[in-house]
Amino acid sequence: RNWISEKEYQDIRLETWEGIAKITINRPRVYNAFRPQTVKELIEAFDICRERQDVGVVVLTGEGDKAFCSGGDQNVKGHGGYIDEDGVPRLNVLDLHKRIRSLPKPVVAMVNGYAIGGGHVLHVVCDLTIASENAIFGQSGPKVGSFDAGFGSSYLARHVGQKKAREIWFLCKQYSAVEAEKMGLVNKVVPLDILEEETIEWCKIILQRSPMALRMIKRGLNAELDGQAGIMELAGDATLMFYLMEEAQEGRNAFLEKRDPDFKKFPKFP
Ligand code: 2NE
Repeated sequence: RNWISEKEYQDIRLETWEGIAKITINRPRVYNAFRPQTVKELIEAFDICRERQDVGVVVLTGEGDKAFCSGGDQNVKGHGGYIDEDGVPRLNVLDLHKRIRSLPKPVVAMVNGYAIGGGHVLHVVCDLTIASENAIFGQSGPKVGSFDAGFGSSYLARHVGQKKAREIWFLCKQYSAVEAEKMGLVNKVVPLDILEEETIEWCKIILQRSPMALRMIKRGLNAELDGQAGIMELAGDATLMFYLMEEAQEGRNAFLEKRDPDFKKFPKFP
């Protein structure tokens, strides 16, 4: 597969191939832990994927065969957050969660090893998860002085139920890919050597589906948990669809032509 590199980054790779964008966290020495710079680059890459008309689905993964992502880089954790190159403490990974959730295209986590702590939350936030047999899942916050009470807990509970979510967070145990699949945390488990092939197969099927239908389904599934912000995004897409209709165009045309709009010709569906 000839992935095309879209941009040079310090901590990640952004590549595309036939409608699929692949974003790889590229810090294998620290098991793909993220620092503020990593997250800044990930946010930019997701924004590029949002704008690109030729991208229909995004894959998020980690470099190597050891880790998908091991969460926040403990080497740069200071007072008030993860310290960036200017000495400012940040928790900008929460902005990344919002980006993944808002992206009007499916995002597939391709989990190739440890998905731990904030790295686990990243796969939880993605729409689908395909994991290799060696993948290991778990939260570690209460063990290392952190927690994610946002999507990392509430959305996790939607996947696995409240009791299991509390177990995952309270005990900080690690779970095999098969255990994660049984919990409903993972869509499919495959051997590592065919992980990308399997993920691409899923992406190819997604690319055959209606992009607008996928977009609306993602919005609807999100809205249930996201409250007013989720309804706003669903409503925004309803407006987008309305703008595509002759009925909306009649209103605009009438205004520009300085005449009364004629909406009578449009159907009133039961
Ligand atoms: C991932 C895990 C379980 C792997 O264990 P093991 O024994 O297989 O590997 P090892 O030796 O621990 O790790 C390999 C190398 O990667 C570094 C290690 O320090 C080690 O480097 P060297 O000592 O060989 O130089 N490494 C691994 N994870 C790292 C990290 N997160 N930051 C910096 N370096 C890391 C094991 O490594 C592990 O438990 N890692 C820590 C997981 C963790 O606690 N992450 C932070 C959770 S908090 C969080 O992510 C967070 C949040 O809760 C809320 C908001 C935002 C972030």
